[in-house]
Amino acid sequence: MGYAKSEAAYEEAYRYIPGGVDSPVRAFGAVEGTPPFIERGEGAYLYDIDGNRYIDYVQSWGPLIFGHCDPDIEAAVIETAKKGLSFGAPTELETALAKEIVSLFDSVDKVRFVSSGTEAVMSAIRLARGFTQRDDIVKFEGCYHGHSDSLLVQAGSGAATFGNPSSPGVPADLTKHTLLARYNDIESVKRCFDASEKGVACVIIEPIAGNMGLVPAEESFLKALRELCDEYGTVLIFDEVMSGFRASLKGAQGITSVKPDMVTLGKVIGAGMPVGAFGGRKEIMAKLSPEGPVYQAGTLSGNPVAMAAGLASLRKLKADPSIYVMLGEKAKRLMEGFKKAAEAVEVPMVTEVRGSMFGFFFSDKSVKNFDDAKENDQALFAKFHRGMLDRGIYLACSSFETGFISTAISDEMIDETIKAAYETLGEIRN
Ligand code: HOZ
Repeated sequence: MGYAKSEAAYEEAYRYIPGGVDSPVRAFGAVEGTPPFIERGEGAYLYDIDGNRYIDYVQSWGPLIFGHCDPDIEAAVIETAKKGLSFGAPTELETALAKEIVSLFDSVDKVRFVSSGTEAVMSAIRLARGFTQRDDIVKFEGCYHGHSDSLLVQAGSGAATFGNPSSPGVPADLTKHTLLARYNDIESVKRCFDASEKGVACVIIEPIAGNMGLVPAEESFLKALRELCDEYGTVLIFDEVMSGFRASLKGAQGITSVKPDMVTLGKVIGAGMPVGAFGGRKEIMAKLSPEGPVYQAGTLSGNPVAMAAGLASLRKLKADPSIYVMLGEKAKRLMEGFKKAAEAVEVPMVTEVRGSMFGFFFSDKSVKNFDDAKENDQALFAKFHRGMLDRGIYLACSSFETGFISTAISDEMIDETIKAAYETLGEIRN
């Protein structure tokens, strides 16, 4: 496969955009080569400007459950866009999507829309702090909740990929209120609670972590977290920006029995349009302006085109519950195939699947937290990624990310991907 046009486009972009990209992880910093520049998507496939075609397992980092250019979602977007792109005033579409979300999530009585997951989480944290009148928050090493100041501490995703999980530019005065715990380790959370002089406003967790690779929280751990938060009057926030509508129709909450007090959602509810949302129990949401004193706002929040895309996608998902079974089976088939391909060349690999999310580590021990995740063989991952790309398979460009299956991906495509994995690993080992 040739990449000459993409390489030139990257060079050109680099002159005008820091690192040539608008989000660091896209720069292929942790894998070999430079990123293909995308011309278009169609169904399961991405096409780059050199004319290469890839089976897409990134899905715009999650939102495209129905693949690229789904006709129903496309029609909803076009029809809505024809009436105007933005009003900065209420529309019925917002209420319609809010109703769907409230009906799906037991933990959500009311929800507010924003334009990104970062914004959703930043706003949820402010609300939890305003509700409890406490400043300290607890987050977990390796979880990524967007790039707002309080949360860019030992963060996963691109922050981990580029080796600076905590960022310059974030005042220490702010991060002193962010207490760090270890994923799947309740004793470490208790230590944070003990260390907090004035009490913990909220614990925020990805109940299925997707930003240190795919690392699910254990049920017993989530239960213990719930009990601890109840004991201390602390708000438990599930960040389901990645897992919402992906792990199941109800996200992680369709899998665990533990109910959070608040939930954050993101790109997946926009089906590819920029959306985020945060919701929760009514007494918490009642503190939000204009009902309450905690301020939060956004001109493009609840944008009609984004709402229409989200509604179209959600209605399709609700109409056919077998979608999740089918996506889950495909994800399992893919990961079993990868594992066998790794075994064939005696390379250790551990895999994980939650609904349509999948992850794999080149590692011989199971991964429970960020320290375990960091032990994966990243040099091997980098080679594997490039070999797969050269064979038309588009995987997330970091071992600290998660893969996604769309309904457009067929069993034949999965088998083609597994064949590419055998070839790539065989080539690397020779
Ligand atoms: N945070 C996204 C999911 N891990 C990655 C996409 C990005 O940072 O651009």
